[in-house]
Amino acid sequence: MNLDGLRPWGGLVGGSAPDVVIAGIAYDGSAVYRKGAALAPQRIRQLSAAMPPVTEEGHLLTGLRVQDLGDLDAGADIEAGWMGPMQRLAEVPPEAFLTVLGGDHCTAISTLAAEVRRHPGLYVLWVDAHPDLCDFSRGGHWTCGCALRRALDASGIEPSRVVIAGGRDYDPEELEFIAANRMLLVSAAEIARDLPAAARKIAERLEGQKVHVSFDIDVLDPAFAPGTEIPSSGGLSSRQALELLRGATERAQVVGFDIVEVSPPFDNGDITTFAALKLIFEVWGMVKSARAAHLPELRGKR
Ligand SMILES: [Mn+2]
Repeated sequence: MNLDGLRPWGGLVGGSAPDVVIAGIAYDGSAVYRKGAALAPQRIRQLSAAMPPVTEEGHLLTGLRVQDLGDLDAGADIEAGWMGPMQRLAEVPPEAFLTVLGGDHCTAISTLAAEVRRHPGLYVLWVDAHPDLCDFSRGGHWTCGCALRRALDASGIEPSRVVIAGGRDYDPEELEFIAANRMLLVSAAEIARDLPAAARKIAERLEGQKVHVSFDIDVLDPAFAPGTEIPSSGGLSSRQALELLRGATERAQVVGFDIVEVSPPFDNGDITTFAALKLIFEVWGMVKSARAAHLPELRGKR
């Protein structure tokens, strides 16, 4: 791909007091099916140069000050290494919108533990084909099927503050945990049957809250995102994912976004990486327009 003359992140990098802070966690040691997500931050950054600084509905992202911290080191084993990236991410000023590039989904252990330090009382929207709520899976407590379970332990976030969207592959243990902790699970089937109603249901749960969105690319159908650790059929189209995110967060304040499980070695013509980039740029657009809408309110408070 010829990217000559193009700058990363749609040319938005620069300026002090960033509106958006990006970091990668190039770790896939918890992937038990297929490794490769450790290569995602580098590929996403590289191809970010091809993205225009404009949303799909024609809103300019120019003026958004983006800072890229580069990759943070989680070591060879997330159980021993999650604190390092967590501490660096927790230093990001709460005013900045955090964007983290995984890595497998266990990188969200660092991300969510940092996010709740930046934003006490945080809610989480976990968009994923799998709840990742096993206590033990595939021979370990720190494998990708345990990502959310360990993230809850590490962050101290109450399970009831987590909404899972796009689910379709479950272990019985996960469904028991969801029911026992009164978590909201909105399945991929429910989203496909009536997307606006599904989005509304999530929006009601998240209303007025600060929310971090953890987006596992495997929530998309493998037709839209083949480059991932474990493909799961019956998933969302990239179109549905964008509409769902917009509707589900419209009454909340989104404070961060991580995108995980993009696996460049299993991708096809970079379509998975570009799906990730489209999601990142559209989420930035949602954040920018939400901030613009609240400006008069903020000014009024002075
Ligand atoms: Mn996951």
